[in-house]
Amino acid sequence: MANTSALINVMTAAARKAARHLVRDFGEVENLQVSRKGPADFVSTADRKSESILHAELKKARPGYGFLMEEGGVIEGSDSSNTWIIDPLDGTTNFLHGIPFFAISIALERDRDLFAGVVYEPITDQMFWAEKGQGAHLNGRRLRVSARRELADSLFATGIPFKGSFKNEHFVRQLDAVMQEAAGVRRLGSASLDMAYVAAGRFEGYWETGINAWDIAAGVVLVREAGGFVTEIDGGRDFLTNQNVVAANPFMHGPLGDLLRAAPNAAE
Ligand code: LIP
Repeated sequence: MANTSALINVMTAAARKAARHLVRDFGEVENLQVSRKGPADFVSTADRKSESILHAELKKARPGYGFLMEEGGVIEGSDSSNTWIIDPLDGTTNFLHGIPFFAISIALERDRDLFAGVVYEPITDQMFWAEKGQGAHLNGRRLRVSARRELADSLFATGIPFKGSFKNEHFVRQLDAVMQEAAGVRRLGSASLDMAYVAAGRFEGYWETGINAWDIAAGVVLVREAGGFVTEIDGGRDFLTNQNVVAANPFMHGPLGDLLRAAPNAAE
C-alpha cells in the first residue's frame, strides 16, 4: 500500500465509516422498491446520515476547517484556508433504484486550490485517493490516465440531462458529435466515479454540464494527479463555479473539447 499521509488517512477513515451505513441502507432499498410510497424518503435519510457522519468525523479530525456539503450547504470554519467539499451519496438516483453504482466523495480545498480527494465506491470496496504531488491511487495501486490517442479508440462518459435540467437540446447535439467519432459513450450516473474512472484509465474522458462542485471536486484531484487535464468546456478553469467540466487524458482533452465546443447551441 502506498504510504498515505495523515490527511488521506483521515479522509478515507471517514468515508469508510459513512459507507458502512450506506451499504446497510442500500440493502433495505431493494425491499422498498415494491412499497407503494417507494424508497425516496428512506434514501434522503440515508444521504443525510452519511453526510452527518462525514461532518462529525472530519470536524473531529480537523476542527477549524470549513465545509461545503450537498445537503448541509456552507459551514464556515475558523481556518479560512481549508474547506471540505463533500457529496455524501453521489449517484443518488442509482441508489434509489437499487443500482449498485454510487460513491462517497470528499475533497479538500486548500488556499483555493483542490489539494486532496477521496472517492469511495463501497459496494466493490474501491478506494480512490489523490493528494497534490503524491499521485493518484486505487486500493494501493498507482493510477495513470489511459494512453489512447485516437477518438475512434476512446470511450467517454457523460451525464444525460433529465426532467428539470437545462440546455437539453445543446447536450443532444454535443452527444451526437461525440457519438460520430468515439468508440462509445457511457452514462453511469455518478460524476465522482466517472472522474475516478478517467484517472484509472477506464475512460479516456468525461464531460458534463449542470454539475455541482461536490460531484467533481475530488475527481479533479484524481484526474490531475493521474496525468490528465481538467477544464471547463470552453477551456476555462472555473469549473466548480460554472458547473461544467471536461476531464480527459492529455491526448483526448483537446479533441473531446473541440467536438463539444463545435456542437451548435440550440439558441444559435
Ligand atoms: C449526480 C451526478 C451525476 C449527474 C446527476 C447528479 P448526485 O449527483 O453524480 O453525474 O448526472 O444529475 O447530479 O445528485 O447523485 O449527488
